[in-house]
Order: sequence, then C-alpha cells, then structure tokens
Amino acid sequence: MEFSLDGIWEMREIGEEEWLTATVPGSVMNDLLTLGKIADPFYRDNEIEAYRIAEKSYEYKRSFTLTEEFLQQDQIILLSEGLDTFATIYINDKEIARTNNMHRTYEMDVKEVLLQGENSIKVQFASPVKFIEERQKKQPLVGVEHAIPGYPYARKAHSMFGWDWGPKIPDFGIWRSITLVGRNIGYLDDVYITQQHFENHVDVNVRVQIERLLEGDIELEITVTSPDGHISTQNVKKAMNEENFPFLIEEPKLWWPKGYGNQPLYDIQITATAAGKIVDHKKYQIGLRTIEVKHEADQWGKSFEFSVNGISLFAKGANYIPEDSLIPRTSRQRTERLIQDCVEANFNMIRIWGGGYYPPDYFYELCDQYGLIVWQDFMFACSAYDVTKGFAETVKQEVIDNVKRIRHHASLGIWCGNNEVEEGWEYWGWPERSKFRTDYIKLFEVMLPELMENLDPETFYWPSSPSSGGGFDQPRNPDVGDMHYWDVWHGRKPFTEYRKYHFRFCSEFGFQSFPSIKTIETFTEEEDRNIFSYVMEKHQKNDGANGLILSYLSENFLYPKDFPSLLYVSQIQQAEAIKYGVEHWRRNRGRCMGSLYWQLNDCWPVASWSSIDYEGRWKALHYFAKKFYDPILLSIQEEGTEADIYVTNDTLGSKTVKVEWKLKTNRSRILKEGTIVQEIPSLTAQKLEALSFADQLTLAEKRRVYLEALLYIDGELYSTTTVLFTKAKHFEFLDPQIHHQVKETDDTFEIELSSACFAKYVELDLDGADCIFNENYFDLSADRSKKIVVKKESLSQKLSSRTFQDRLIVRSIYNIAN
Ligand code: BMA
Repeated sequence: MEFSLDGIWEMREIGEEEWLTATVPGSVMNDLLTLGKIADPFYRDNEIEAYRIAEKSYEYKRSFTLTEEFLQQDQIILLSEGLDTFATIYINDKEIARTNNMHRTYEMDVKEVLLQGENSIKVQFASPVKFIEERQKKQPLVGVEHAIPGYPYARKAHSMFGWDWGPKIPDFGIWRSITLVGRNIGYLDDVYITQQHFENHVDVNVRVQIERLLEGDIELEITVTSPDGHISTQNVKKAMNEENFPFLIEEPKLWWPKGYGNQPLYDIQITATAAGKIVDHKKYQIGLRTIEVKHEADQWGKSFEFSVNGISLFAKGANYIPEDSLIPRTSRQRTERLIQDCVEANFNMIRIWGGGYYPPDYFYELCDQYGLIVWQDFMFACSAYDVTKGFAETVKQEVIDNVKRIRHHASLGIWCGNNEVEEGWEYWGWPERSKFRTDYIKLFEVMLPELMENLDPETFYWPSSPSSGGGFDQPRNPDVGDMHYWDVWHGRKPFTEYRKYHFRFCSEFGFQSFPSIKTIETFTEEEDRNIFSYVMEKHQKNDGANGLILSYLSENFLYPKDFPSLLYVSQIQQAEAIKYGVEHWRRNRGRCMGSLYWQLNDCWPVASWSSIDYEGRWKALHYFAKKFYDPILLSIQEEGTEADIYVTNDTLGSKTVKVEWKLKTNRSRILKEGTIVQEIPSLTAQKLEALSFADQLTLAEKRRVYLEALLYIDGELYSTTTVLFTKAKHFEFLDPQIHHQVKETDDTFEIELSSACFAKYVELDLDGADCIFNENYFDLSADRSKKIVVKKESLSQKLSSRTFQDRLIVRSIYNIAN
C-alpha cells in the first residue's frame, strides 16, 4: 500500500510566523511566485531579488492521516524521489534524516515514528547559497566564473548557481514526489534486464532480486509483451533472493534511432505475490538493439563512433540543458514538444550535459519512443571536486540510483563521467599539483568505471567529454575521441575555421544569437530593447557577448537598420556558422562521425547558443538543422572561385540522385549550368563535381553571382542549396519584392512565394502568434516559386485563413538595411 504525500503543503521562511500554501512537488520560488509574493524572476533584472531568497532557509509541512491497516504493513518507508538539497526531515517532530544530494532517491524507514490517525511531516531546507559560501571560504574550489563560487561542493544542478547562459537563482525544495510506501513479506529490490543478440534471435534476461522482510514464499511472474501483442510468461513459485528469467525472442523487432528504422518497444512486467496477494510490481519498456561506441586506432588517430545494431552512424544532434530555472514549470508535455522538435530537425542523438540534473523517467521514455540516442553525462561539469569520504559516498549512491533508473532504456547510448573536467585540468590553468587533480582520477577513472562495470556493463563508459580516453592524455586531441571546439566563438576565430578540422566526433561547438523579438518582449520594456541596455545585458550571461555577436556581424553582414533586424540577422549568422561546420563534417563522414552542437534549448529568456529559445520558438538555426541534418544532404564546398558539390547519404539504402547546378546572377539569370546523375552508396559522402568559375567570377561578378544546386531523387525535387562567392555584406542584393499567397486546406496553410530576383534568408513569422513552418530562412530564385506548409496543429492559436494571411510577416536579408 502507498500513501502519496504529494499535493498541498504549507511553507514559510524559517523564523517567519505565517505559513503559506505550497505545492509538492514544487519549489520555494515557484510557490512564492504562485502566491504573488515575488515577481517573475525572469522579468528584467528580477533575478537579483530571486537570488536573495536562496540566501534564506525555508520549511515545508503538512499533516496526514493513516489507518491501522496501513500501519500494520511489515515495513513503511518514506520514499523521496527528489529533495533539493540540504533537507532535514521530521515526522511527528522526530528527526528522520538529513540529505545533501538533489540527484538522489532517498528511502527512509519510518514505520516506528508513524501513528494511527493524524501525523505530521516537516522538511526544512537550509540555504543552498550559504552552504556553498561557507565551504568555499574554508577551501576554495575552481569552477566556472559565471556561477556562485563553491557550487561544486553541492550535489545540486550546477547551473542553478548561474552559468554562461543561466541566471543565478538556485531554487530549492521538494522537487520530486514524496510517498509513504508500505511493504509486506518482501519486495522487488532490483530488476536488471540484459539482451544478447544473435543471427535470428535475441536472448533477453531479466534478473530479479528480492529483499525479504519476513520468512515466507514469494512467487514471481514475468511477462514479456512484444510490440505486436504476443505475450510470453514465466514464473517461479518459491523464488530465491535472486532469480534469472531468460526469454528467447525469435524474429526480434529491432529498435532503431530516428532515420534508420522504427522504435518498437517490448513491455516487461514483474509481479511478486505472497499468499495470493500482490506484494510488488514493476514494469519496464525496452527496445531490442545493440549500441556500441567504437574507439579504435585507424589511419587518422582513434575513432569515436556509435554503432547501432552493427551499423555505424553519424550522430546528429545537440546538447540539452535544464528546460527551466524553475523546475516545477517543466512537464512531460513540454519535454515532448522539445523532443518532437529534435526529431523534426532530423536529430538522432541528444546529449544531456553534466551541469544540470538527471532528467525524469518521461524524458527517456520519449527518447525511446521517438528514436533519439541519449548521451548521458553524469552531473559534473567544468569544476574541481573535493572527493572526501562523504562526497564519494553520496556520489556512489547517486550513481546507483540513476543508473538503475535509466539503464534499461532503449535510447541510452553512453555514460560519460563529466563535462570538461579533464579538459579543465589540462588546459584551463588549474593548479598543477593539487589533491583535487588526483581526486579527478579517483572519481572518474576508478570509482565510476568500477561502479559501471557492476551496474551497467553493456553501456559504454567514457570518462569525460571531451576526452581522448582519459588520464589527462590530450583530451583536446582533434584526431582521438570526442572534441569540444570553441576557437570559433570563445576564441573569436571566424567560423570558416571549422573546415580546418576533421574531428572524430564534435560533441560541442556553438555560436550565439538573440531570441525572437516576441520572446524579448516577455522580459523587457520598450526602453530596454537595445542590445547594450542594462536589461539586455542582464539576459546575456557570457560577458561581453552581445558585443561579440556584433563583432562577428561586422565581418559578415551589413549593419542592421533597427533592433528587430539585428535580432534576425544574429540568428542567420548563428545558423550559417553551425551549418558551415556540420556540412563539412558530414562531407567527411567516416572520419568524423558525429556533431552535437551547443545548445538545443534555454532555461530562461536569454541571448545564447540555443537553437530553440525559452518560449519554444525555433531560431533560424533550428530550421537550418532540419536541413543540414537531413539524412540525404546536398552541400557545396566553395572556396575562392571553386565549388565542389557533395551528397551525403546517411540512409540504409543507396540512392540515385540527379543534381542540377546553376550559376546565376542576382536577378536569377543563368550564366552556366550542368547536371550530374550519380549513385550514392548507403552511408557514404560523395563528391559529385568539382566546378571552377574562374572565368565567370571576376571581382565585380563575385558580388552579383550565386551558385544554386538542386537535388532530385526519383524525379522529385528533394532539396536546394545556394552559395555566395563573397560575404553576404558585400553581395549586391536587389529588392526581391517577395510576393506571397496563402491557401487553406483542412489541416494546413500553404504559402506560395515568388520573388522578382534572388532573395536570401527569407523569414516567415506570425505577428502575435506562433507556428512551425516546414521550411524557413530559405532562399528564393526569381525563376522558381516555393511552397511552404504550416500544419494547423502547430499554431499557438486558431487562425482563420484571413488572419493568418494578415499576420504573416515576410522579410529577407535585403530588408536588414533597406
Ligand atoms: C561548453 C559547455 C558549457 C558552456 C558552453 C558555452 O563548453 O560545456 O559549460 O555553457 O560551453 O560556453
């Protein structure tokens, strides 16, 4: 029997008189915000006020009534799935436990203190800020400069203390469910599901461990239900403390990441019964697949590639950070939207970055269901750690809790010790001779791998990202292991630098932009809307980076005429930068086998590296990602007056493609053209043609001429791309006079667009509403119209054809200065 303690509680600052209404799971700041006691911490500079709350301590309480029957259970535990972070728990005024780790699941035996009838529970939370400040004063630890110093002391999402994209508002509270769980006779302590793949079948083994509370027979029943509803069952009448149930699955339906096949899932249910009564029950969903990470010596160095069911794939995705600085605002629904946005942009992987928290179960369920491979960091990032006995113990428990919770998921592809800690020790000027450097090895190269050997030997463990395999052995070696490349952006180099490298797997690289004007409007007043204003700088956590965006703009684009144009062109620039890198690495498929750009999402409205802003709006980069991550990619590598045309085929079948190329003037008059038909074998990148336009591209013509390529598959136009031979700021764009017309069907709006001459980066947006266009920030040639489709279900509000048409805003690069 269970008794949920979720729901309405009361809370107050410790020392205050008045109790306020609170919600559990929840958080201090979210409760205060709901009550109107604080203003929205994301608005203007309200972050400062919100931070003050984290300097105080709060307490939560509620009462609850238990029956005699409930109390008669053999064991009763208080199951706390998430206490953030420094909590002391009292039941009926007796102290039960103290906690210090947000990432842990705590089980406390509380039967002795519970009463029949009315009971009370109180949870006191000490200020997280005070805790780290005191520790840091005694013994400073290095970490990132954007966070409150001392944050590595707390097993609490680092980025809650501030990051170079996140505010310093370390919220706290009972952040996940809290339940009284009664147990009788025995319970399912651990279930471990493994699979072994053979030519025509898969052996699935379900290992069940039982914890006994009393003597007596426990019967176990295990049911495996295949995706087509076929059920197989096994049971044992008198279970031992450990039992193994092997299932032979013939004609297995394999799970594939998005782009390679379907995501069939098998249900596994385990029921424990004693004397005819169910005493425990657990259920899991698994996918039948193998995921290996190949890290092997080859002619370039040492590979880093994911192989699923024996197929080596190019990983395409981005880095995920916590979805909201106020965690209670997150939901399955919101995450599902984000995961859908990922698969829509042709991702097959998502990296859960180590500076946040381990996502809830539904995150992994959605990744299983939609076909995203999860790169899972353990929650350590960019800092030194003091591995005391106590620290090691709580981390060990945290690892056990989370690995056991997550390891059965089909989507789980890799466990990674940390984000950039090995790199920090090697390159960031941290003290050479330090106990903490030794602690690094202890934690990430001894303790974690040992634990993983036990808990999840089937999933690849990688000590750090980036790494070349560990031991401080050149973690930034571009030819070995994975790589974080930040010379573009933090190193202020132009994004053309990306082409100088053939990383084996680029797990981080990024470029900033501003969010949509509609998002900026949510946290600013009219007078704030200038990128160097106090408020805009408060919403830029990478110091001086609004200037850096502008500095990069000066290299590439004309000076924008107003604030909205600046936002727009900042997004174009970001999209072009990342595309420049990804297309290059995909052209070098085989040597490079992965690209995860920094970063997918935001945790509040901010200027950042994200491709989707806090309000869920797709930036230009996300639309570009959909194209540059397309399984079949047409790309042009231009250099001077040369242009090489490539097709990358990341599908499981070979493709016969036709590519037409046309050298055109800015009025879209064709100067030269050609056609290539070629077979592109599965999982390869091919150079189709090396073009040279030295004759056509005189200095003056360079500024008026573009190359367009069109890819046809089975006679249908599949995609198009264009390149300029000069920087966009120097190209002679003419007024394209874009004409558009909206047509309505049952579930869509279709926009037909045409232009009088070449139009680049055509942006569609809705005034006062949002939707997802099937394509955006595209180019228009004067000799061909284009149809863009909007599914009505993607609209943020219902619009008639008339209002859709009225609210549609169309602009292109020409408009930034005109
Ligand atoms: C990376 C990340 C983050 C950071 C980002 C942008 O290296 O791991 O720490 O937010 O760069 O600077």
